[in-house]
Amino acid sequence: AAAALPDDPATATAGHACAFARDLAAALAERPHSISPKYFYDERGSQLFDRICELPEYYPTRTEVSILTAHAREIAACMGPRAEIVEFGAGSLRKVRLLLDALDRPARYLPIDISGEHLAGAAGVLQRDYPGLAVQPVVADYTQRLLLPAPLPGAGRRVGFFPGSTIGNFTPDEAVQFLAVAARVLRGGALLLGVDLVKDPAILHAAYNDAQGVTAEFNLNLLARANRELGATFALDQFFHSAFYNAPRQRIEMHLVSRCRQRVALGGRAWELEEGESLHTEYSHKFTVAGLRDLASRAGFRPGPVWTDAKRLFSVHWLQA
Ligand code: AVJ
Repeated sequence: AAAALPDDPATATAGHACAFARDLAAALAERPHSISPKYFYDERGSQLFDRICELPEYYPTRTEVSILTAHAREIAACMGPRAEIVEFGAGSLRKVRLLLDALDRPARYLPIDISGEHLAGAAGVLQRDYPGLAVQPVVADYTQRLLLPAPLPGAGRRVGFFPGSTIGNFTPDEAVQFLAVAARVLRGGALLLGVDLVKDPAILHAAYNDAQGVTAEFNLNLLARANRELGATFALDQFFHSAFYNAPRQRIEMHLVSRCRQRVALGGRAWELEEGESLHTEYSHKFTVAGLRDLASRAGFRPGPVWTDAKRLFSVHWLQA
């Protein structure tokens, strides 16, 4: 992999707005309509996601944190001394602290995120708390490219950290593709991967249809964001949040469904939506432990230890690159 410097945050953000305009127009031009969930995460979307993580129905975050807490020493032993952590999609940077606190003299931390502002703030706070650690945020879209700086002299293993089951956003093909690229840039090191497990659909349904409606607001924020940033004219009250478990495909699907036949203006064009027509916004795939290990093997990893909670809701995988 070639060396790369972090992108200029302002440029990256502006470039991202263009990509959003392009991808949303493309989504409205095709049927069924579908757009990447990465566009959920503007500042408002990141805040709403943080609230989702605190919801009583949304078990993944607290379960993963409990697994990382319970097995931090074992995980740290796998990582070894002077490890360098590369986090994909770094959000609030809370989970990595559980690793950093258990690690033997971690050398460097490279959080990669598309939201430059969010990342800079969170990285600053982390740097203050870990003065001996080199914190080097990378503003980039890790689904598009994975260029990492050269390892520091004297650094130990390079370990990717991809928590939260964000891997579930990819289609199975995309997941293998992403993992193959990750295996290449992490060669000689490993990937620590958080993966949500297949379970009773009632538990899954509740997690994506919370009583307070925060997930609905998170989903609808994609349209609100299009209105704010792109001057689109989505009538937010004319769409509803729909999330359901597709059992044969082992995934939650999220959609925004049009309540009526309506027109939306975007990018100098009018787009028609039929009553009941949907914009697909997210997949959240669920895995079996064996299924995930098989997927990782196909991408060039050697699956190692797996840690889960007592109810087997969630799993954390050590995958050798
Ligand atoms: C951050 C992608 C793992 O799929 O559970 C939460 C996002 N969507 N509620 C997930 C999400 C609706 C979350 N990931």
